[in-house]
Amino acid sequence: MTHGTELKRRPSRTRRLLSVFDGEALSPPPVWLMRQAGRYLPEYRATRSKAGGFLDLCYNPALAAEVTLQPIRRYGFDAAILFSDILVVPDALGQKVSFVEGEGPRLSPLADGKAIAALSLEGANRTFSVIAETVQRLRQDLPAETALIGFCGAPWTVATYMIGGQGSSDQATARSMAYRDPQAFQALMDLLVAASVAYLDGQVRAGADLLQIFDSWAGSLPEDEFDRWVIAPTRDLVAEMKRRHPGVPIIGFPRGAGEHAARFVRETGVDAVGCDTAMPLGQIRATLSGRTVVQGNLDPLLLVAGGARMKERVRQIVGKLGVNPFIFNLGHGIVPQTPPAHVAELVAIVRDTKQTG
Ligand code: 1CP
Repeated sequence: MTHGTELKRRPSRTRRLLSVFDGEALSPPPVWLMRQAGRYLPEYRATRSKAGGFLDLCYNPALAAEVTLQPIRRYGFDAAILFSDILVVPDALGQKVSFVEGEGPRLSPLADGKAIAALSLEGANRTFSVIAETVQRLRQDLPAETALIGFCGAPWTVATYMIGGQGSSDQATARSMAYRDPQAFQALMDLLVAASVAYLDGQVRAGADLLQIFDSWAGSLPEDEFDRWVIAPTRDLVAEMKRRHPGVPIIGFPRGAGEHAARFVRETGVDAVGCDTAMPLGQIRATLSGRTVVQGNLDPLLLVAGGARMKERVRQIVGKLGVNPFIFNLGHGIVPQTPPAHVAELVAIVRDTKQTG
C-alpha cells in the first residue's frame, strides 16, 4: 500500500485487516462489528452517563477514545471504529442536533432551499478537529495490530436526517424535497461532500488507517434517484479522498442497495462493500466477491439469539465468502439488547474457521 507522507504508520502488515486490501484472503478472516461500542456494553453506559449528553461524549476526546477502546479490550477485534456519529457533520454545519434518550436524534428540519443556504462550512473545522483529537489518542492507545477505522455518513443518508429532522422508515420528507427542488437538494449534497471530505481528511491525518461511508438509507430510492443521490455524491467524496490519500482504503456501506450493489462499487470507486443482512450469499459471491473486498453480513438479531443457529450461519458466511478478500461483520449495527457474551462467542467462532492445510 502507498502511504501518505503525513502519516507515520507502521507497515500495513502489522495490522492484519489491512492485508485484505492487498488482495489477500485471510483465514480466519479479520473481524469487527458495526456499533461495536454502544449501549449493549455496561462499561459504555457508565462512561456515557459521566459524559452528559450523547454529543458531549462525541466531543470529549478522552471519553470518546475510552468507549472506542472498550470493545477492543473485551474482544480483541481486528479493527476499532472511532466513536463519533454521522450527525456530527450537520452539527458542525450549524444545524441544531440533539439526542433524546431512548428515541434517537432530533434536528431542526431544513424546510427549503433557504434553510440549506444558511448552513456553512465556516467553523466546521473547529468541530472536526475535536474528533481528530480522539483519533490521535486512539492511535497512541490502540494495540499496534488493531486497525483504526474512521467514518462518515454518506451525503444521502445524512441529508435524510437533516431534512426529516429525525430517523424514519421511508425517508419520505427527503425524497419529496429531492423531487420538488432538486437544485436545492443538489446544493445540500455538494455541501455535504465538502464537509465529509473535511471530516474524513482530519481523521486520516490524525491516524485513521481506513474509512467507512455509512449509507444506511441507500435502499429507499428508485434507480435514477439512486444514481443521482447515492452514487454521484459518494463518487465525488471517494474521488477527493483518493486524491488526497490514495493509500487509504474506503469501505462503502450502501444498505439496501440490493441489485445496485455491484454498480455502486464500480461507479463510486470504493475499495470494499459492506453487505447488509438481506443480501443473499449467492449474489454476493457471484457479483462482488473476488472483484472487491466484501464485508458482512450476519443478522444482528442472530447475534442476539446466539447458539447453534448463529454458529452454523457464521460458518456458512465464512465458507462462501472467505475464499476471497473478506472482512467478517454484521449486516447492520449491534442492537442494544445483545448479550455481551454472545459477541465473545461470535469472535471465537469466526477465529475457529481457520483453514488448516
Ligand atoms: O444513547 C446512545 O448512547 C446513543 C446510541 C448511539 C451510538 C452508540 C448513537 C445515536 N450513535 C452511536 C455511535 C455511532 N453511530 C457510531 C460509533 C462507532 C461504532 O460503530 O461503534 C457509528 C459508526 C454511528 C453511525 C450512525 N449514526 C449511523 C450509520 C449506521 C447505522 O446504524 O445505520 C446512523 C444512521 C446514525 C444516526 C444515529 N445516531 C444515533 C442513533 C440511535 C442513530 C440512528 C437513528 C435511526 O435509527 O434513525
